[in-house]
Amino acid sequence: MSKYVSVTADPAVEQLLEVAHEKGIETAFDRAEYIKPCPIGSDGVCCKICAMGPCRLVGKVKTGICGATVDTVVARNLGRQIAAGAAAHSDHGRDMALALLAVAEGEAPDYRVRDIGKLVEVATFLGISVEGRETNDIAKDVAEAALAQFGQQRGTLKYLERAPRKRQQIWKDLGIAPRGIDREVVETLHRTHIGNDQDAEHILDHGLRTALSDGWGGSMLSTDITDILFGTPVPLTSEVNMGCLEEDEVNIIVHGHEPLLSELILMACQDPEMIEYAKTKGAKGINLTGICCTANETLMRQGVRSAGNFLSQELAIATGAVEAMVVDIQCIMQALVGVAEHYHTKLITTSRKAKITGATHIEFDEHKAFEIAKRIVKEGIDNFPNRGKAEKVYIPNVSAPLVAGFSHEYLRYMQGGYYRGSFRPLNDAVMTGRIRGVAGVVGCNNPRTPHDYTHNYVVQELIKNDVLVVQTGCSAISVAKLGLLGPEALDHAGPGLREVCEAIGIPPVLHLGSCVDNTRILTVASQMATEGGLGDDIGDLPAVGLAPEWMSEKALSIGAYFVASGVYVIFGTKNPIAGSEEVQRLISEGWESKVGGKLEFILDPEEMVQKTLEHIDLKRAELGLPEYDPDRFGQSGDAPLEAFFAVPPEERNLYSRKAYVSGD
Ligand code: MSK
Repeated sequence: MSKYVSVTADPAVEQLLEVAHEKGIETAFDRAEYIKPCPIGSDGVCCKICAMGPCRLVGKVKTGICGATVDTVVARNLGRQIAAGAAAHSDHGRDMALALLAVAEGEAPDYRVRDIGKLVEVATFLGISVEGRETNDIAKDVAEAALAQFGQQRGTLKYLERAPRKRQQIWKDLGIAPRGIDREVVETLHRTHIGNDQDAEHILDHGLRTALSDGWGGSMLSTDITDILFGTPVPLTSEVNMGCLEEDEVNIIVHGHEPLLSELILMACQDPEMIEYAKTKGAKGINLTGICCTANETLMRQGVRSAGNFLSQELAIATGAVEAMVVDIQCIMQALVGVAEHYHTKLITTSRKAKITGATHIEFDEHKAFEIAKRIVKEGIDNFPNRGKAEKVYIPNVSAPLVAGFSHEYLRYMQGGYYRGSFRPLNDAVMTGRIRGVAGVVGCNNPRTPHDYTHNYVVQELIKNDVLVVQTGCSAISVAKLGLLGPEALDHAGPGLREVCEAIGIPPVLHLGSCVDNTRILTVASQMATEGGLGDDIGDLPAVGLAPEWMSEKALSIGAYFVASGVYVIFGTKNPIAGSEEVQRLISEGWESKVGGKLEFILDPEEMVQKTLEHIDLKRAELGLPEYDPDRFGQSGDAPLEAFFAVPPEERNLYSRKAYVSGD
């Protein structure tokens, strides 16, 4: 057995780690072995916000030089991490809004509004008139209204109105309704500067406000605008893992988060002229795949195949089959430069915000996007003849089919069609106990925990226990590799969940998109809460959020905005606030008493699942729903046809088919 089986659940990554090892190439897996985490920073008790320190608050040292306590230092560090995550997501959203503005003003001729329906819906929500107006005029107003949310100084963010009324009132009463996106991030940085906010609870409450400005602000508008520009996702099939790389084609991988360039790179890869050019270089064609959330963006809308998730990035280059890895923003390892040096692969940075020393920089500009995309693709094609000259090509024959593209709009549609779309069937299924509850499983990989294991374990256990799972980010790619993002996953689902999924026609694990698309989960939760029967707030739902293998500051912002929205959130891997029992209490019991949601760091996967199920059952009991009984439902698909036809035709539908058998 390979020695790498203990560090990854992904057989392709396992094989490529062997390849890398043979060539003496170091990866994040190796570095995680010999770089031991600093125990002081790890617990959040290192303060380095001024030049008197850094102060390490360990042992007998109970305060920093300025007198800052452990609780203050730990809370300040967490607050800053949340702010950094919120800034990253929201700045991505800002770029989407700027791109929409450029399109509307005719300055980005290679783009157009692809989803006019969504544009009209968003414009109407923002109070922008649409009657008799040109598409681009509406788009201009939408872009400007979105951009205004960033710099708004007073009032509250418009997108908060998408939350249930009760939730909005909680935010208002607590004074944590964000005023403007940038304002809350800046205020966190100000509050956590030396000698300012030194009350852990006060700092953490502003952390919630800052996170809300991301979830119900920058990220939410980013998802909206991306849908407007590139289309609202609908289910489609695709494939995931290293087997998506092609032996005889030019392989280009897009990696990062923004879809602006990658959508155009896809167009360039499909351009007959470029394909012909690739053939002149000896390739049969051009194969575009993705990594991380740029992959998720292009997968969700265009079905572009995904080569892997966060910890796959270095190993994709180790196949020796990648002509160009094109990166934009976020989650891009600097180590890619070093790995690429062993191969012919060109690492191409494209964002004006993200250069990497040693990489080729071809700056993206939406005003001449297609021209730049073609230039980048040409770089890849020109590099094809260099493949295999110095290195052996090894593409693991590992891939899995998947279904992606579940937007909240489509989930509504599939539960009633165009005119009667709703969340009624889903709510009813939860109320009867066919579906025990809902879990959002999201987030990154982290080499401090075996790659993909916890994602896969948690998701399998939850669906086995009749919990419907919604996913985003690298977590979705992880379970896709295992084959759980498709109908085959029904074989692993509990009987009640299976029954509902078969009736509606969905898999038990739904891929909702990239990191910023966690806001789709907020929207689904909001619509379930307002549909009726499951309380009247997100906090009432039998639902839990999990980030089993998180690593990025963005994950902390996501976790905090789900908590502020009333959700119990569980993070795995490591506890960055372990140094303060008081901060741990404040973000669990403390936040729960204020906003109904709480954040806990639970490192044991079994305990994660157990706590999730306990919480779901607790919420069911609070709602007065029947106790979950795994044996109550479950002869899905095999209900006697006589029983089915004994029911008047107008009352027959697949959803209620089981009822004819069980007598419910
Ligand atoms: S890419 S933030 S490693 S999910 Fe969105 Fe994956 Fe986490 Fe990056």
